[in-house]
Amino acid sequence: MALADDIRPSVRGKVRDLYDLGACGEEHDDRLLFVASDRISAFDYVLADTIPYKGEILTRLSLFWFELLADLVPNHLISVSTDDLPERFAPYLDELAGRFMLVRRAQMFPLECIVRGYLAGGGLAEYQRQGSVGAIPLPAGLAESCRLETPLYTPSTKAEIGQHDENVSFAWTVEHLGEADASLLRDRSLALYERARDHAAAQGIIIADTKFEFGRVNGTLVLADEALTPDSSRFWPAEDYEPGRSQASFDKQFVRDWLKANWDMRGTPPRLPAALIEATSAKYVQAYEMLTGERFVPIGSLPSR
Ligand code: PZK
Repeated sequence: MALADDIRPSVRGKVRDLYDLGACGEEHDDRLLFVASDRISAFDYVLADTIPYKGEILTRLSLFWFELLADLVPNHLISVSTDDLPERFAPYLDELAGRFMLVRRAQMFPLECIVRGYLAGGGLAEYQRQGSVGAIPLPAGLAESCRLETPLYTPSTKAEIGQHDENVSFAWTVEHLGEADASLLRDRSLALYERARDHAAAQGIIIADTKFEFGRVNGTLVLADEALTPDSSRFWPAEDYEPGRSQASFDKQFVRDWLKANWDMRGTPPRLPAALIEATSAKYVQAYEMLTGERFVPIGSLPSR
């Protein structure tokens, strides 16, 4: 989302943007404005179409998890109240409402803390190549998508723009962060995943894997970024789960299937049919409602705000 030419994000991700409130502000401001757009990516492309409510759903899912997990790791959230936004955002409250978080600026660890509870994605690829996941050897003959006996911590480092992230060993993280921080990130990541996995399982969703990002605020470890959203995790409907084959992605399966059937994967992705956009939006709403146990009522539709 581009607010305006005079308010530029300091980091523009594929689907979310980060504004440094101190960089341009009136006075010293140590907060960041984290904004989740309705943009969607598939096969590493950001599509031209947006998915209604996606940004708001991902934001509210992160809030849900932050609360559920706060006793394990505090997080960077300060506020989601428009009252707390700096004055210069006043013209943009309608486009921001429901999809932003004011967060504490953290000193980020240069690590994607990935936890895998099931054999899929990059973990499956490594297993098929060399029988290991994150360089941890696994028994032979494991089925695709099978539940792993113990969840595995498989960190990676953020690559240069346009490149894929690079897997690193736990030993590498010890070299670069020191034993204490490396172990802390691993242990907290596993604890967060296990709590979230158990909650989701009771609600009918399998969290196959997920990625956490951590930082420090005044010396304290905080969970940053978004957490346990469909964009940072692999969600599967438990109902359809069957090891031995790939699983349909909860949110993007319609989009991926349609693109595969209607595009040669070269050049610019085609525009999506309206019915596909609606069906995909409904999947995000369904994931939100299943995970939180709450009906999704968009902020934008509330009578007074
Ligand atoms: C931070 N990112 C990734 C997120 C993007 C890119 N609390 C924080 N303090 C300092 N830095 C970050 C955070 C957070 N979260 C996160 N990059 C820096 C990112 C959102 C949009 F474009």
